[in-house]
Amino acid sequence: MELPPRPTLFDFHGVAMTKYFTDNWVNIQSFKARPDDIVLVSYPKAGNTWVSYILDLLYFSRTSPDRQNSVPLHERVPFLEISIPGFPSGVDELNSINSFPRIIKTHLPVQFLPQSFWEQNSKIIYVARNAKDTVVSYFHFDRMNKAQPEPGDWSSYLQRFMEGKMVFGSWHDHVQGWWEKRKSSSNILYLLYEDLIEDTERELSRLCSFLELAPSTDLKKEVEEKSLFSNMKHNKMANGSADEVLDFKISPFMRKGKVGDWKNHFTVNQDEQFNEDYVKKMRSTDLHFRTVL
Ligand code: PPS
Repeated sequence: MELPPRPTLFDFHGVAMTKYFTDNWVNIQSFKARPDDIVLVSYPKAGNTWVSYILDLLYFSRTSPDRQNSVPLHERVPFLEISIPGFPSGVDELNSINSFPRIIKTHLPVQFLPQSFWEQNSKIIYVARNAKDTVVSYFHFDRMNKAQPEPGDWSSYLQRFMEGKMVFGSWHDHVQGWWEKRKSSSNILYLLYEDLIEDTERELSRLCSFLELAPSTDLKKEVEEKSLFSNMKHNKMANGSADEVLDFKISPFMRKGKVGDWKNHFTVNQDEQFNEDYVKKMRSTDLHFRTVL
């Protein structure tokens, strides 16, 4: 299908966005949550797909094994705010789901989450990833995703990231906004990509205990095995290859899956500037990230 030219960024209530995430705003904001919904939130490129696959396996690999081989992950875990002409909107996809729980992907900053999720006290999982690996991953994603603004060259992209001029706004605001919210909401689990890489089994246990799930040892092993980067990368139902807006000739969606790839992109100068800016923007938080393991 022919896609229109790439969208441009604009300021949307103080957050940089594109029309593909704001055109359906009224329906997004009035979205009706169901009590058993699970909301999986992240700034782009933090590991949302990884955790969504883990959740889908935990909930459905025993009850609906066929779904793993026949339905692409982005249809099993719809993206709440997406609305691209010619494709079903995330809201419509979610409203047509009859199985439960619904696992809902979103990149919304905390102030934009539809009210109904708070009223229903839905379980919310937030995944965060260190800023340097996030911006590198985002750069390559924007190169290959025809529904994202033109990324330009790496150094201007990095500059825009520091200024918060990315789709879904400032990384610094996003991770801190949800971190602060978590302090007053027991229904938010805050996961770090680096922790997941370091010890997937440990983080899986945290996830299960938060969701009040007690998977068998076999299921836990299966989830860990299937959700390994090397296995997901070759799984057509989970590696993004079924998504028509992604151009795999430019870059794979499952690209490196590592902590520290930023070192292959940042110059010494860029790193110094980035660190200086980072300290200012993260001065007042007790949220800390690891950029190497
Ligand atoms: S998106 O498009 O915003 O939803 O992207 P998201 O899924 O949040 O993040 C994509 C990055 O996560 C990596 N990834 C993984 N890393 C380790 N293990 C597994 N199983 C895994 N699955 C996805 C993916 O490769 C992207 O990171 P980069 O650094 O680009 O490789």
